[in-house]
Amino acid sequence: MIKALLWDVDGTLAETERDGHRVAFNHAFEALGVPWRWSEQHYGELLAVAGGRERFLHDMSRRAEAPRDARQREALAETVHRLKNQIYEGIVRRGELPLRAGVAELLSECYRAHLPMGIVTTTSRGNVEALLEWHLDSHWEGHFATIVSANEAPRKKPDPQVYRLALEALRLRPHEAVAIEDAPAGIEAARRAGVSVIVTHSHYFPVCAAVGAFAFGPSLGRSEGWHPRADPRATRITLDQIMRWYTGATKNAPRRSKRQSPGNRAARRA
Ligand code: XBP
Repeated sequence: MIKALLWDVDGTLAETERDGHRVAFNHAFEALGVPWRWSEQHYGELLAVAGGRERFLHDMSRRAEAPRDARQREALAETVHRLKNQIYEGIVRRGELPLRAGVAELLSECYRAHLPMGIVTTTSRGNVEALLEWHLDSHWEGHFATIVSANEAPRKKPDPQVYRLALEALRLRPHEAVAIEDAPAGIEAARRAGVSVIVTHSHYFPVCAAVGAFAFGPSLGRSEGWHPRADPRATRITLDQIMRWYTGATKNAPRRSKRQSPGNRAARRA
């Protein structure tokens, strides 16, 4: 029985990386006289590093023209990141980052069904606030039983901290929650916390290795292309479909002790 649905943000709720964070970083670079720009492809490579500030520090560590002094690099990363987040908020509030297909429908279906939902993200709290306030309303927090961002969980994905904090806040055991993720770091974070995962492929992770996921597919907004197969009569992935997948995965699993979740089993197998 699923008692909560935990949502990743970037790449899962919306395609925020390519059209949001990357674009905002480039504007911040320009405004601050930083001499480089991130292409779509280069940003995709940088996504191996979680956290915008950490990503920028990582990029600087490989550039000859970056400041040599570590403290100067830290200070520059701080300034760029702060401005990037302000610019990102502007992009969101201009309506340039739509929710991905099927997300709004599943959010309101869970809300109407009184299924607790959580936000589990490595992005800063302000970015989540901007995105969800724009797409839901000023009472967006009321849709979620817990919101855990980088502000509350500084150890970023693939560290499982963000998931552990969400489970703690919801007073749930790992096997009672299901996560929706798009990227390898997020999948790993959920699995390390023992939470089972559904994977929706995103722009930067179109064929993301969904090891341990009990379902994966292209979008919550369509029923084709999912593994296991989704009900072909449905036009999107519904809560009922998720429940059926989860029950199927639990039923087909080898016998296990009460404390182990499908997520734990998958992690052991991997
Ligand atoms: C995505 C991230 C974040 C964003 C940028 O997190 O790794 O770092 O790219 O946000 P998730 P910040 O997939 O868990 O939502 O600049 O605030 O770090």
